[in-house]
Amino acid sequence: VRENTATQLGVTDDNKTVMDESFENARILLVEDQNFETDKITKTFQVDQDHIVSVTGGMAAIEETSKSDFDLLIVSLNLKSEDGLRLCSHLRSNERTRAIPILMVATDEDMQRIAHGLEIGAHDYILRPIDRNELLARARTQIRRKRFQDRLRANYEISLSMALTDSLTGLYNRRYLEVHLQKLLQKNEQSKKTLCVLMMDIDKFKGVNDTYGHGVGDEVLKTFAYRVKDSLRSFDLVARMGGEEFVVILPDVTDDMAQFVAERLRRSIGDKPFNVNIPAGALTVTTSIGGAIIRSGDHTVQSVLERADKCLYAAKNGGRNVTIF
Ligand code: GH3
Ligand code: MG
Ligand code: MG
Ligand code: MG
Repeated sequence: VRENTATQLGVTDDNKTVMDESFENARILLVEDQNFETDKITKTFQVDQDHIVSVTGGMAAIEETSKSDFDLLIVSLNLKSEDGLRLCSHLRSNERTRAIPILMVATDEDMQRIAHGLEIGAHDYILRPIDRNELLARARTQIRRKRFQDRLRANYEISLSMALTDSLTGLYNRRYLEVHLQKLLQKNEQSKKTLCVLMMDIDKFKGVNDTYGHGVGDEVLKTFAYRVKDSLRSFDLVARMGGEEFVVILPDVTDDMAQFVAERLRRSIGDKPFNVNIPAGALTVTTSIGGAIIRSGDHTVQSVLERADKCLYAAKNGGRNVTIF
């Protein structure tokens, strides 16, 4: 493995003029076992100050891609010890490298293999003897496309998380919970598994806001969310439905387990004071919990939430800080 942080040495002015931020400082992996080609290709990318890692075989290439992220893979189809095409195919099917563009390097006798490479998802090719300007142009096109795709994906992930989560607590919001619950209920119709829905509401929360202010109320909500999440299994789900009301879904539980978890949740809130920014330093908060056990059958999201809500109402009437199923 050779590493080269390209410098501006040996750069032609022609190349400088077409520099563009969108493909500057790319990370490129080169798989080539002919030294003079490796040198030529590496020098070509010095103009963009790209970081080139070069390896001579497939195993090393796969190892490099598992260690760090690349913007472009340049793969020779004329490796002596192995088939570059098979490497391309592997890079296409591997989750980590699937989205990275591949630029094949080949000779004009490889046209059939090039066609096959394009078919399995390589993006472009360049023929030997390599023309530096052509190499740069083809590489930049792919790097620019990859960067654009990365930006789209990042934006998509941000808007997705904004649409589905609550910004104060970081928990899922009502919208997400309803969709998720709908899916679980559909699955539940066929299976014999039991599902539990808990509705939690902080007791006398208005009093916290009225006494200490909205900021302290927000601190309580955050700690509450943290404690609930912390007492659940990784596949349980908790969402903030709005205000100081939360819903927990426990998939695949027995009645006993559901009651046990609900009680554990209730105690995780009430048993230990919340550290908040008030003169006393801490504050005792309690929660009431209503639970519904859902056996297989025909249920709607609304009917299930209503059942849990009725039990929550009973818990409030029963003096609060209790769990009722
Ligand atoms: P109960 O025991 O019957 O549930 O009484 P409660 O005071 O908790 O219930 P109520 O529904 O009367 O009050 C809920 C309060 O929650 C009112 C509202 O100001 C407060 N609240 C809702 N959302 C937020 C929030 O995002 N931040 C803060 N600080 N308070 C909130
Ligand atoms: Mg209320
Ligand atoms: Mg309340
Ligand atoms: Mg409420």
